[in-house]
Amino acid sequence: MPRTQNIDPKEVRKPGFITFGKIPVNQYSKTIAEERENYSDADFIRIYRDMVIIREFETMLNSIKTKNEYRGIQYNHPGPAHLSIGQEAAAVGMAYTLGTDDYIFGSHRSHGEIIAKGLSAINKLDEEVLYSLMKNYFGGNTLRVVEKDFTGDIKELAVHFLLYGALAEIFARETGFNKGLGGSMHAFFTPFGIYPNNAIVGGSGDISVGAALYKKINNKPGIVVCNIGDASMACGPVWEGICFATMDQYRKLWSGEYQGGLPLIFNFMNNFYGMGGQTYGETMGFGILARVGAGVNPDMMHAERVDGYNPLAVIDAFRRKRKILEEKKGPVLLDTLTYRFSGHSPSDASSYRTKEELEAWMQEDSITAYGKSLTEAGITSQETLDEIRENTTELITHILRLSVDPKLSPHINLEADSDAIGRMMFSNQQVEKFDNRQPDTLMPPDENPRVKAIKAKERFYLDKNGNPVSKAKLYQLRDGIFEAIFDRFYKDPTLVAWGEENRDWGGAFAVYRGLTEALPYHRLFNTPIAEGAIVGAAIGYGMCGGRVIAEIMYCDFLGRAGDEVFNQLPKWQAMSGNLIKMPVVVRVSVGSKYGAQHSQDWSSLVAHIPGLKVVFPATPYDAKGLMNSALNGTDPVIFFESQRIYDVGEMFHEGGVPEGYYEIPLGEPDIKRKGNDITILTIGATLYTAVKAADILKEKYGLEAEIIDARTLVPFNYEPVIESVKKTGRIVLASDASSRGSFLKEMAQTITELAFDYLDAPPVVVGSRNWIVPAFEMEKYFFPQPEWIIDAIHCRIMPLKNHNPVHIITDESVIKLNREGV
Ligand SMILES: Cc1ncc(C[n+]2csc(CCOP(=O)(O)OP(=O)(O)O)c2C)c(N)n1
Ligand SMILES: [Mg+2]
Repeated sequence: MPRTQNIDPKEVRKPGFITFGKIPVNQYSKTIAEERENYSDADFIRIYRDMVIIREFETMLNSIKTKNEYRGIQYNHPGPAHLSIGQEAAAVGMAYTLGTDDYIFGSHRSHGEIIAKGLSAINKLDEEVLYSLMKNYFGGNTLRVVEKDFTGDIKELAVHFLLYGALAEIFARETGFNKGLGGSMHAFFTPFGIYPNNAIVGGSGDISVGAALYKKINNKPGIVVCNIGDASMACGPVWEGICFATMDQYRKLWSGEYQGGLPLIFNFMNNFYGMGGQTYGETMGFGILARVGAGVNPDMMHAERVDGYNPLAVIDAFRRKRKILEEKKGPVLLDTLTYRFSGHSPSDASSYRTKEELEAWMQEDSITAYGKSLTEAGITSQETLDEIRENTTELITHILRLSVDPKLSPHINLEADSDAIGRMMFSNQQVEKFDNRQPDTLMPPDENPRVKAIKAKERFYLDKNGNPVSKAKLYQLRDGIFEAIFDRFYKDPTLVAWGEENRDWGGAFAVYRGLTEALPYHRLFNTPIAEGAIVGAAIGYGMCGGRVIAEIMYCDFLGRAGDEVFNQLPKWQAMSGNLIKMPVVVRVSVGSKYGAQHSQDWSSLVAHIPGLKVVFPATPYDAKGLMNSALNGTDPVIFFESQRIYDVGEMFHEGGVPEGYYEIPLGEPDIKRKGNDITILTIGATLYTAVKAADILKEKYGLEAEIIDARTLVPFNYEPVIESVKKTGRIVLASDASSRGSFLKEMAQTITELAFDYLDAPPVVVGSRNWIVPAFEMEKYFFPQPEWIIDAIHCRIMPLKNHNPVHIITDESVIKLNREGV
């Protein structure tokens, strides 16, 4: 179904110029007197207090890190602490207007933002709500520590709760906000709208886009603020996130209430440095960071530089920018200038900047300057400000004392419960839908042209007479995946799918044909060529409470989403203390025919990463059942598909692929053919190679092979494999992944451990060569062939009578290839 936005050559070939508007730089100029209409005296003072709390919190940490001591309390904190001393005004200004429905994401240097956002939330929340929220968080484990012997009111208690939850988290205590599994660079607390902070520079750049999409697509209130550093502007996820967030389609193609820009502010906390590299004058070319907005879209992302040394200037900017987001004209880019007095980390000798520069910024210290402006305007007295500082110092001392006490604030006891973290890697829940509203669709399912076409297909590869069904009439593997996804779109209103060429084109390899007709833009859309953001945005969408399918067109492109797949998707469930769920399915199509950069099977790389479930079906029945399970779960699933078998019919499941809903649990291998003489365990499309090998074994050598299809790599139940090996005493493992370091090797090793006494010979792995994948014409020399399996059995397990192996495997050949690294 083509779009109707024709690209008219007459129009686009016209000569002209692009003109850029003005980007405001530090335009805020109001006096305190002028601002009095916007703030009560108490508000003005609270801003001061919030900055002071951040300053003292960070100063305490600096002291702990550099001297192992703060006000008589000794403590050694071996972990990180990237402090934001000097940046307080930017953090408090950013958070001041935000409510708990507004989400912030941050960076490695986000203690200040967490505290500012938390204090802002505490100020706004009703006492009862506040109390119940604290009480219900991890069964009150955090609250209990601060509540003991506490005599103040609920809001004061909440301040203790916030500072303690953050500090205990920084010190990796179980009573911290994320059970100590997040730590300094990742601590967060979603009930206050504080979403993950990210130790990977720029990591929040695309995740926050997904959060904004979640709000937009599911009509949730609030905006999203992505707080990242100036140096992160160079990071792929940030640029990809910006492109993803500014697509024209939100305004031009999405319709009704869904039309319009994303409720998102990219707020660059611009302290002019990476670690030591200066983004102004050295490592970047933008000069003034806000300039970048000019090139992104005609709105220039409403970019602006704001003086983050003045909290009121930042608040003013956030008020104005919020209106832009409410008018659906987002996203916005803010260049919030600030400066850190502290080093990049406390061990930093500041060798990269002059003393004069540091002193000049300290001279203009935002807390001192703001305090002075308040006293000069007669809003408060110096005594009051001094009292705030003194009280804060006492408060931070108290919180530190609680946080370092091993009895009150223990680490997770891994001695008593060695699997405690393991249990938090996955959420393992079954959730049919994440919302009860009616899913937005464009037609009843039965009227869908693809559904109708599938109805006419044969769901088994042989017809009633036992003859093979023609390709045109055959229910294919791609139909199995489609049916599961289509069904879930009509069940779960939060489900969205995105990727390159997902709409109109029909998705990679026609899996999504028929979905464009069924779904509005906001549920199925094309993305920029930005694999990082395709996965990153899915992570943000998932962690906010929606279900999402992201598509990676070729497995080889996974590298472009490396950080998202390796560092983000698998880790946030555990790093949240298992509060966050991650119902994200990443479909990855493994190629063939297109050579070295389009044909590699990287399932082993993914299976190596703790925190991902990894599936690789090889039959239509399994594809549908496994996709149904993946889409009913709450964990991230990397769903591999092979382009070589998208059009196979169901050959194994008697009766063919059921029309109705059924699930195949993730982790259960399936015996595809029974046999007593040798076991062949396969992953993915190699199942069909194994079938051919098994036929040869039977015909030529009278051996009955038992073929087991792994179906899932992680989790994996070894029991059926061990049962088979007990019977056969021999096993070959085969897949299309290059053999060195492959998941087959992992399986072979585990099988050796579990079935050593039953094996006649060590398990043998038949993977692809450790080469680049060559052109189609040479693929048979790269991917495992049936004869390779026969040769491997002959050479390494049991000599086959009269067999002349082509691929002779000997100890010497194994050593030689490894020595050569191929
Ligand atoms: C992907 C990645 N590369 C490098 C680092 C090491 N590193 C940590 S912070 C930092 C500088 C970040 O600068 P900026 O984004 O401006 O944030 P700031 O530290 O100034 O707050 C670097 C290079 C990292 N954590 N992640
Ligand atoms: Mg910086």
